[in-house]
Amino acid sequence: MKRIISTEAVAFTLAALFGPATAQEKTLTGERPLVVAHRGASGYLPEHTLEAYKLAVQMGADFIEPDLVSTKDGVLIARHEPMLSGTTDVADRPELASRKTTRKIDGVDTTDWFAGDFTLAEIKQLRAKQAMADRDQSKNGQFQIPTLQEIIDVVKVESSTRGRTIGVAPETKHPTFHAALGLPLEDRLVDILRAAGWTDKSSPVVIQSFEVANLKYLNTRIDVKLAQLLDAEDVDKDGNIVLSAPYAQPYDFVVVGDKRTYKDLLTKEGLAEIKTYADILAPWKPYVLPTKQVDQNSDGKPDDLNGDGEIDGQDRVVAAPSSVVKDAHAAGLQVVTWTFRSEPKHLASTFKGDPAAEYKAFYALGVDGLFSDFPDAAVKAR
Ligand SMILES: [Ca+2]
Ligand SMILES: [Ca+2]
Ligand SMILES: [Ca+2]
Repeated sequence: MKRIISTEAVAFTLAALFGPATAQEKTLTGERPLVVAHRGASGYLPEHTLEAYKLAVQMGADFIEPDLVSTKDGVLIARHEPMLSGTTDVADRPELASRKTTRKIDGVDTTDWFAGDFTLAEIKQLRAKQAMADRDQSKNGQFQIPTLQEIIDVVKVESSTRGRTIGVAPETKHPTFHAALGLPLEDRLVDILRAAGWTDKSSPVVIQSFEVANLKYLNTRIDVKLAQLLDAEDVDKDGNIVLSAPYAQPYDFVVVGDKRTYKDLLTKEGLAEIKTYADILAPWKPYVLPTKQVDQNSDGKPDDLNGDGEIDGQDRVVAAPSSVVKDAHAAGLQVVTWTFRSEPKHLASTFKGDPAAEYKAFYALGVDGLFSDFPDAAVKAR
């Protein structure tokens, strides 16, 4: 009984989303949307390794994404966080046990090994590991942590070998944290990009940040494209964005007492301000196309759409698209959204376990690009 009703609900939503009334919206430039390989082809290989970036390029990604943190000696390396234990074997090395420490990162006490406490030579002794427990662990311990320079060198070789331009989308991670450590990321990044000859809007570069002040500063230092990331804590049962610290505001806003949240940046005034320093709006994907729970059997509880006895993201259906893409385009901003993952547990019920259906839903809304852990799937669905 439950299942029959649920299936109808899904069919109804699919019709609403993909029916003839739903037009294919255009990207801002009218060109096809870009596929950014999130942390490399991180669905397949340990993230932020040259091997994962190369695989992404081989899979047809337009851009690869290195997240940037600094070493103690000021070298920009690719890690999703300054904390090293989640993606390297640092915790397995007894000689480094004493280097574990507690630091405050964006207001949150965090105990780990921090990249800023290690020289590049020390970082190079570490080996990468798969960050997610349910992904292939067989390549753990094999690959090094790359520097931004090494990544750019690989991208240039790949671009020339393949006869197509591959872009790099570096993200400045926790800019306020790095500045407080005396290891600010921005000028180092600008110097490396200048040396690469990448200095203007036509360069195959997009710099991203969850903070605002450092993007405004970068805008005065270099003319490459900039992307304002927008975060949130969660989505509620009805598909509304939930904001709470440390995901509610850019951390530089917190520091200076600016009360605006990420949601406030989506107002007409907020978007107009972003347009003064950035080219791209990069919201978490529920800002663009939210999902919600359903209660078709009216028992006051969310329906277990896949009947597995648990209520999670797989029991949600897509809700009405927001006006974010339209609003951003009206403000002259491109929209690049994140993160797309192929595993069934990451897919709303509406998509019936098919990642292509999710990509198509977002492409239909006119997004200018998206970040995927599985760039091959994103390219194929385009
Ligand atoms: Ca990132
Ligand atoms: Ca119910
Ligand atoms: Ca379920």
